[in-house]
Amino acid sequence: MNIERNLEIAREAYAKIGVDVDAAIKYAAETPVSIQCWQGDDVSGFEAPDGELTGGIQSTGNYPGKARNINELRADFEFANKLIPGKKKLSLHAIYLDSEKAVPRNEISTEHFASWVQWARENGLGLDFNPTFFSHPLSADGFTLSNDDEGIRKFWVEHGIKSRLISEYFGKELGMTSCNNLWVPDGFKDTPVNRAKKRENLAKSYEEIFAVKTDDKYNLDAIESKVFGIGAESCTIGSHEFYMGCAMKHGKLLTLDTGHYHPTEVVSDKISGVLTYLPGVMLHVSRPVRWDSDHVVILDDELKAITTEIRRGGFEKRVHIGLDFFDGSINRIACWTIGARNMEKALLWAALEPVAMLQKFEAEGDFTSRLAYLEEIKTLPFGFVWDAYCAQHNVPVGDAWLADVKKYEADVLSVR
Ligand code: RNT
Ligand code: ZN
Repeated sequence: MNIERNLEIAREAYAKIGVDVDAAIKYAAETPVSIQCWQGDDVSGFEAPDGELTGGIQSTGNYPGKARNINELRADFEFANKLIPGKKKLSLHAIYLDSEKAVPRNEISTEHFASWVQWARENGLGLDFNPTFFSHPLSADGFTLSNDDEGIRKFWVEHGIKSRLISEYFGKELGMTSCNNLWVPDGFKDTPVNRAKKRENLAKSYEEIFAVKTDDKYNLDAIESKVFGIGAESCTIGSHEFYMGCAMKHGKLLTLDTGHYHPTEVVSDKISGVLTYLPGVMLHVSRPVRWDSDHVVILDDELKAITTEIRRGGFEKRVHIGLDFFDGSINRIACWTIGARNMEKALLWAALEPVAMLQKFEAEGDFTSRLAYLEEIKTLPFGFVWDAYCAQHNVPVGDAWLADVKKYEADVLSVR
């Protein structure tokens, strides 16, 4: 394959609609994408030898070779990292701490993540953080920050505060703002008769958590709503409406997870709505199949709608892109690679759109031309630009990454 010749063909084709292909590659390469550590081990973490998922979050599949400890997870991620172009962060959950002895969740601190910072630095990665409000005896009754029991509620408030300090530490150490994403599974399996009480508890907890000040330069808190979860089918305390108000009140980022809305709602449409009033959003890019199934992200229309929306609105500085999927039924390193490469493709796709031209058509009421060009650009040689992006950033071009993953599976994963 002649990458240079193909790139030249693409340059010519895109130049006709006023698009600079090289600038597009730069745009994709410089936009940070935060990759979820939890794809590597089905959200198990290292707190207990056999971390178990509880509370509205499910991973399915039993593909061999999942990372069993911190070294394996790091090695696997380092491998995937070499197959994905662009600027990357790793998103860590509290249960991925590095500690010889058990640490209660309300006592986690920066020291338990120092080795991650060191590792991130060595690998040229930024870091994000997430407190873990699930997989714990004190979340077993379905309520954490909204619990009626003061002791339990306080325990989780302390965990929330600690997580913000760890995130701030990441930002300071790495010189790149860290996003701290708070998601709680709290909800009722069956129809409750007092929703308000739990929402008051949750609101109170956020007052207490956010009362501790962190520096926005280093830590940005994000809060994530959900429509329902397994075991919380009838009422989710942290609903969209709850978090919209909460984010507004506290000036926080709202996390839009693409799997957390009713199936006909789309996150691409929510971005500009939310950003009218909020400082920013965090994205949890996932792929819901009929429900919040967290399938590996594919390059579908909604993914492109999300990235084009960011660019059309000029929201690059206010939208923090994070991935959130976990599939244990296929090679997990391939999941990271396929999902993150698709995110990169979608960024590149957005950067190759003739936004100014399309927006001019719309402003002039020429909806005919708007539709005509939106369709014409679909058959331009996008793949040639994608190949060039990969080649220029020293990651495998086309399907070449798969052979690498298969080899790693044979050499490393299959002997675990
Ligand atoms: C769960 C939320 C949450 C988690 C991660 C592991 O429904 O999407 O973001 O997936 O915290
Ligand atoms: Zn999420």
